[in-house]
Amino acid sequence: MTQKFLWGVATSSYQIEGAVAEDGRTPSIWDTFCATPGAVSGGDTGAVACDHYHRMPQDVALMKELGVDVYRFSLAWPRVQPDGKGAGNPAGIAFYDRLVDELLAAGILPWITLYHWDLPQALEDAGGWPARDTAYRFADYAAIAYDALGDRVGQWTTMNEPWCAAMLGYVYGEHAPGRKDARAGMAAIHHLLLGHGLATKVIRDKAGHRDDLEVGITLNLSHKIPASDSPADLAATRWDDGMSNRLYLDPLLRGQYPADIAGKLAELGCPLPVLDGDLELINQPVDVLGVNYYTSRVVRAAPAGDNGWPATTTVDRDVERTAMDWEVTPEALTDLLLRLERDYPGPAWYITENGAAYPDTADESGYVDDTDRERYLRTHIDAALAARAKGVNLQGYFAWSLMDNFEWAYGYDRRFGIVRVDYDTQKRTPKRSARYFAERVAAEKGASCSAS
Ligand code: GBH
Repeated sequence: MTQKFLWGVATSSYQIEGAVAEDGRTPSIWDTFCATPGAVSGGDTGAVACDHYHRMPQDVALMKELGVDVYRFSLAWPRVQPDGKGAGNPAGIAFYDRLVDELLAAGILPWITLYHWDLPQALEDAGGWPARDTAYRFADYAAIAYDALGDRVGQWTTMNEPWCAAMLGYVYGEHAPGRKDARAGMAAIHHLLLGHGLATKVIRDKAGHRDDLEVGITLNLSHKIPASDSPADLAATRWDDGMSNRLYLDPLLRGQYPADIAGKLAELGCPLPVLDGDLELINQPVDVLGVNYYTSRVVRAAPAGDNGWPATTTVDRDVERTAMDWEVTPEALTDLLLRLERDYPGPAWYITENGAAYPDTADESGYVDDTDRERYLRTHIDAALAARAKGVNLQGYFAWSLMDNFEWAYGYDRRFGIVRVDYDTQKRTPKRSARYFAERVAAEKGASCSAS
């Protein structure tokens, strides 16, 4: 029997939509952060972005041309439920209604992510993710979203990359809301996971017994490789893997935080604020565990900093790097997936993001001959399918991203799209990598049909 495998493209609301003050949308933490001098490269903002809010039908038509099965996008919480509390906003929800209908009419499955980092500013003002109440607010928002779209949408992801939301947003201050407070950051991790559990329960309760329901979460996971087998490097790698991967995977899939990491965080004065019953909620069964994969890391021990936190350094490898300066390491994706299936068997795994920024140059027509991105996609798809051939229950792959978009703290300086966006004219032009992806998807689908 050939198992189902879905091919898709992914985006997120703040990165593409624009229209930040239309139809009742209120500011998110990213609108505020972008207005902070020095926070985002070039002073860029998501105010217009790809103007997807006004160009959605054309963007769905583009996806149809690519021949993808599924489109992963996120809802802007401040559009659906302005201020993060109270009733849903019909005018904002209407946009996603139209999007879902447009996708279904094009034969493309809608895959919704509820939270891809655009928290309503009003909720940040009330404490943000470090405040426990935000997890309950998130569950209410999930209920509104499911009530509005659940009749047509069966694929629901609660959170995108809680590591980024908590660490980049509250510990390092590189993303919205730009706070630098480790204690707040550790609380944010727990409350993001709690929000996932509460929302999952809400969605399952509302869905009843529908057999097309797939609920899950997406994590950014990175394969960690020790620089040597010295005890110090092994311990440093274990810490890095613990803070990046196990701190999320263990509570979600095993119902407990990793003891080494939770113990150390408590010792550092930054405990995970766990109350009775929280881990049962976080450990709701998940159908899908989404993996966003970009790179891997060789880890070496470093002397602990003044604050007592374990420290590590990266050993550079002699490999190609993307425009983000991330090392290109497709083989580590195979290793990561094999490790996930071995250590955390159960969920269907999906690559919910994979892709690369390169210094694209467009010709006069807007076409980009991105052989580098084509190679990145080819080698990573090969690596993912290699893991699948070795028994990993991998059920899909999404390219990041459908089109160039607002790359967070890098603004429009970094391009991840397989479709070029000219930000002066908003013209979309498929790059060489988009043609490659479309051909690969068609070929893989043809192969699996004839085999079944
Ligand atoms: C994703 O996050 C986001 O979901 C998406 O919105 C975004 O546009 C996309 O990636 C591209 O950035 O220091 O060399 O080890 C990705 C998050 C990727 C976080 C890689 C940390 C480590 C790089 N991350 N990363 S390295």
